[in-house]
Amino acid sequence: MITVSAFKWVPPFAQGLVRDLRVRWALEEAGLPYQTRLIDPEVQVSKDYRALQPFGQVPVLEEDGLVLFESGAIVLHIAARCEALLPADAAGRARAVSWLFAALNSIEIMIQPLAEVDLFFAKEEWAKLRRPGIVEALNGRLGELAAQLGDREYLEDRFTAGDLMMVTVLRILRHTDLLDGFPSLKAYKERCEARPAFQRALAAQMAPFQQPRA
Ligand SMILES: N[C@@H](CCC(=O)N[C@@H](CS)C(=O)NCC(=O)O)C(=O)O
Repeated sequence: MITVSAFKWVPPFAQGLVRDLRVRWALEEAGLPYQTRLIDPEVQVSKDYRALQPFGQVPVLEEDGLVLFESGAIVLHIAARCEALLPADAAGRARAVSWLFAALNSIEIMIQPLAEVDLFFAKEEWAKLRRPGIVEALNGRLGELAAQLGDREYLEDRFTAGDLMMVTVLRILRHTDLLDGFPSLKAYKERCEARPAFQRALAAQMAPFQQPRA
């Protein structure tokens, strides 16, 4: 049985965004059953958990002695077993993988600083000064992504792991109205979020957060 690590609890601003969501979504699309190992800060710093995830983060995937960390690597590993996430033809696969990397290395890398400035440092003077530059650069990058998407439903001619990753990255912007400036990207994100596999993954991540805290 596949086991995925996730947090027992995170603050509301992070609920529904924790990166185990990517893995849960991929597993749901692939129809692969899994169980979760819910961890807390004490486990994060433990030697045993650091042996699985060098930085004490989630997610980790464990299956039959295989231990994987980094959500991108895990999603790719799952996608390789599932044509619903990666096309069978070599060129289609390679394009989907390119989009998965683009989501992480060309989009998330520009979104994450905005999330940090807004969610962790909003009151700091340096953050107020830095924010407009981050937003300007990000708007440029989102415009480029929207131009690539054009009027298609997905980044390629069908849903792939590249879309899965891109949408989890765009969701990090939910505390802002930046996607309102890009209606096609917003509709793309909502189209992918409407997938039953995404809805199941999101509900599964949220379930422990809705339990009373001990
Ligand atoms: N690049 C890693 C990032 C993982 C990551 O940032 N996980 C966050 C939750 S979304 C985490 O565990 N944060 C707690 C920490 O860094 O201590 C991945 O994609 O798996």
